[in-house]
Amino acid sequence: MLRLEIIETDITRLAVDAIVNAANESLLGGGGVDGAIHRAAGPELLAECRTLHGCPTGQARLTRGYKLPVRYVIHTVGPIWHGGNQGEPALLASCYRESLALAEQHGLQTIAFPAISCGVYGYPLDQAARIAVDTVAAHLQTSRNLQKVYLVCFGAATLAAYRQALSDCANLPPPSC
Ligand code: AR6
Repeated sequence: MLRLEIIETDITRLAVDAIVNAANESLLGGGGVDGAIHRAAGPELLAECRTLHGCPTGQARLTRGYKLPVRYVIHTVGPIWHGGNQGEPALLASCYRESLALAEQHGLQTIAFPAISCGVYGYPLDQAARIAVDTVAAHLQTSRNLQKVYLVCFGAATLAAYRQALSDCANLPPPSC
């Protein structure tokens, strides 16, 4: 079974154990997927986020899902792209790893990620897609709980970048991806 799946959809419609939010360090909402998640979850999500007092770039925090069809939202803060020499790749990989670690701690079986940092934060799509696919695939090699990790694309360009990254990654030995 392919435990890593690339799909094109609105992440707020997915009924999984947790969706990941591409947030900012305040955790108090914003545009893009962050705005969509807060709109769909309702004001209780913002109220819980206020109790967290922010989150540094590269880390992740967990809240309940409220009106979303998920148990949890995992909020992570991707790096802003400054050209690639300011630790962006390590920080982006850390977002995926920290989110997956929270999922494991809570015994989750299904999780969906948006393309963290690929919107307002300006991370080049092909490089971000490779980091997303490689980091998730590496995690799945040792994970026993997680049955499915969705990498959610919003638009044709993102989908193409992820498909390319997955086909490159398919060279790794199973069951990595
Ligand atoms: N479902 C799935 N993916 C989506 C959705 C959706 N409903 N909406 C947008 N995307 P962005 P970032 C995609 O800008 O670059 C916010 O203001 C989008 O097409 O949401 O990490 C935060 O508060 C893109 O591929 O996040 C931060 O301030 C991807 O999600 C800042 O933006 C990420 O785009 C974070 O910027």
